[in-house]
Amino acid sequence: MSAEEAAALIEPGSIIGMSGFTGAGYPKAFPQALASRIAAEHEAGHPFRVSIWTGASTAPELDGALAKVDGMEMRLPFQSDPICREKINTGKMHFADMHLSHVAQHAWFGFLGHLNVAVIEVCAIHEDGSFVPTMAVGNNKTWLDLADKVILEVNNRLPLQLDGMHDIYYGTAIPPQRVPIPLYGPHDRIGVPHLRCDPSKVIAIVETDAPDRNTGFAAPDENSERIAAHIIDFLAHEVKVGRLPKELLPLQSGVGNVANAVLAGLLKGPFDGMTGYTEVLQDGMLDLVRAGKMKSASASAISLSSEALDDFLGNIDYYRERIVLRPQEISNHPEVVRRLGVIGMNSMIEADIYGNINSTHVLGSSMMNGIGGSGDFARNSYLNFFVTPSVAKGGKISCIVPMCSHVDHTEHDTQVIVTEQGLADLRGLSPRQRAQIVIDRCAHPDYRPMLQDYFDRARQSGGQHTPHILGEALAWHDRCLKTGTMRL
Ligand code: 0RQ
Repeated sequence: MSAEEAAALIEPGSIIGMSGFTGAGYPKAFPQALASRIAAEHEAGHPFRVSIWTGASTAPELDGALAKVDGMEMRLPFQSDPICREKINTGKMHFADMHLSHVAQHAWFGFLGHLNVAVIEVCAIHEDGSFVPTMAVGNNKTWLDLADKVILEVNNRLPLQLDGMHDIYYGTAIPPQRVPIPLYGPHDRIGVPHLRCDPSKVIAIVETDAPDRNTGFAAPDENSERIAAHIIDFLAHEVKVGRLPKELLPLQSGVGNVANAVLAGLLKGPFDGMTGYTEVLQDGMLDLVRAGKMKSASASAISLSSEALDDFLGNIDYYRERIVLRPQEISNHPEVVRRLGVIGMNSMIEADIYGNINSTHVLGSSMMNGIGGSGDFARNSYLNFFVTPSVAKGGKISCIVPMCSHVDHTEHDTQVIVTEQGLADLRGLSPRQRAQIVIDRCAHPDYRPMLQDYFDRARQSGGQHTPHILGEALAWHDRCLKTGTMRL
């Protein structure tokens, strides 16, 4: 049926689980049709909102369209859409920011409410009723299992050779029935290639041939290249002292330009035979796979620029042998991440001198995108890096602060902080030792004396395990709100 006919089947107040992870594999026609219907209902004076659960971020056709018409009551677990962000930060919709590995299990536990409808993009429907997923697996398996009704959006743009790239593990259970996840190597296949659901639940099948978001990447700037160089030197050092094997351990890389620059650096770096165990595979990791530097990569989604997508589709048989796409509860599973000894690399908004990390909030209160998978990897990785340029907004904001205005990852999880200024290895250090090395190595020279002054004065009074001057600890953020800069 048409997307409009499918949208007409949705009741106000529904909870809808949609496919989609980091701009890949989201339904395109249905959410826009639903947004039009909601706009028309609002016009007629009828209240109409739905709650939307996904894998991670989607695109303007889903988050943007539904946010624009004030159609979302609750959104979870991650978004990166400017309109959606604006609605969240002006209090017009709710957003539950969740660890990506938690989402499926919390839905199964019944913690999130009852899922009414699943809307899932698929590449093909087999005669036996199973589906070939598209560029992302995300929480699709869980939505298909839990929802009362299912709408499938078949995307005819994608080649059928995607069939065989996915590994859908149906062995998860809820406590006390849980058993270990039998995944021992990053490229292991432990499930089946297809999704399935009870056919009697399917209420609509919609067709589209629209592309994924396919956001491009900026060529790495100087800061990103410096951050990448610090990380690569450090990894080489860890290999030299015997703490990492020469092919490293499976790499996880967050989203964005800095993450992409680190992977671009690895392309020229000394490591061969690498593997990836990440949540989203972007251009930089595809380059490593193409060049043969990375022998396999596991992810929950493939999110590429248009140029990289052309390469991927043109050489899909090569990539299908080397790339496996999994549900996000497996790509981000704490048990698996810890067993494999993943090296996690994620960007942040700010770090404080003691190593607490804010990945999500600008000046304490405004949501950027969400925690995503950064916590799944930070807590459980063998080694983790948090990276950021030392300043934001043309130097008006220091990304190294006395105290984070919001904490996503605590000092207990953080191992290595990297800015273009340098790298602070915090492993095994006390808070006071950490503070000095973060100030010396990571802070921008314009802010380094201010941080040193704060730390020195904090060491004059009060508790000396994690010295703070409480009345001043957030003064930098407060000043920025009032004057537009953290500078004095
Ligand atoms: O805003 O473009 O308006 O100037 O934040 O910053 O430097 O372009 O970096 O695109 O890599 O994003 C943490 C947001 C970094 C992202 C974050 C402003 C800055 C700019 C973006 P403008 P950059 P990136 C994998 C793992 C959490 C989730 C995660 C993120 C904008 O990486 O969402 O790790 N991470 N997931 O100006 C005020 C500061 C700021 C600041 C930067 N201190 N104060 N604004 N900005 N620092 C993915 C998934 O889980 C799916």
